[in-house]
Amino acid sequence: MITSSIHAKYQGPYRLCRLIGVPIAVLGFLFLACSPSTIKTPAALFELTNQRGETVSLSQFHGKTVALTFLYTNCPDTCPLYIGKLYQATEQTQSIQDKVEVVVITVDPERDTVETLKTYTGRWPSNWQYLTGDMQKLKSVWDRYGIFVQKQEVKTSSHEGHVSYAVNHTAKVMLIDASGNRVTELKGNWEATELAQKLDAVVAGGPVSGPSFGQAAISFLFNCGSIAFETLSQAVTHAVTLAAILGALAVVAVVLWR
Ligand SMILES: [Cu+2]
Repeated sequence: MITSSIHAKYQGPYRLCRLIGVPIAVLGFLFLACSPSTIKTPAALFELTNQRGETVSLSQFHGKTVALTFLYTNCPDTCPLYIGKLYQATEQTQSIQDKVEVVVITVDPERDTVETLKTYTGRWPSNWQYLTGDMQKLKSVWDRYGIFVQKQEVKTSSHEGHVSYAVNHTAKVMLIDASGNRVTELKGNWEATELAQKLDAVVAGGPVSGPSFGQAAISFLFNCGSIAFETLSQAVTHAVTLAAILGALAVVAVVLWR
């Protein structure tokens, strides 16, 4: 009797807490999972070859802030945009240019040879590096930086039957501080001013500001929106398939019944 009255007394508030608390916890989790991350882990070391045929290792930039990204010269869309914005960001930064190093690693070693990179980077600032190497070496670097790389065949209309390829790849810029730690990264569609601010913060050795609430909210909606859309469209596809199977079974049943 006493137990049930206590139970009844607390049931209302408990239910209310559950009603409000669970959705807040779920939203909080999604917000953390989908928002841009601010991280601090030792950056994986690598040794590759730059556009001048020189061996370049990450450790030689110790004492500098490195903006590291993974691109390829034949990319029709994201990579040229990234290079443009990297250029704008380094122009906008308040930091002394000597303290910042831009390092690009190819995701297409087959076509991005030293000669190709040399021509491609002809007008680049001298402290920018475009690195290549053999597939095995590069694969290990991609893996350690969480870069997804996948070749995709593309049929070109210019040469009949000629098959070329594009490379699907993760698009992000990682900032590595003077001590060789990965401190933050920008994924997808970031702004040059955002990168300039982060570069200044990392060069100054201060805390790197996380994304503003607006940026976090946009990123959250963008990332979770696409996940939700995929999940929803998958669910719809499954439902349609299931309905089709059930319909076919019903038709078979009706035919057999007769
Ligand atoms: Cu690209």
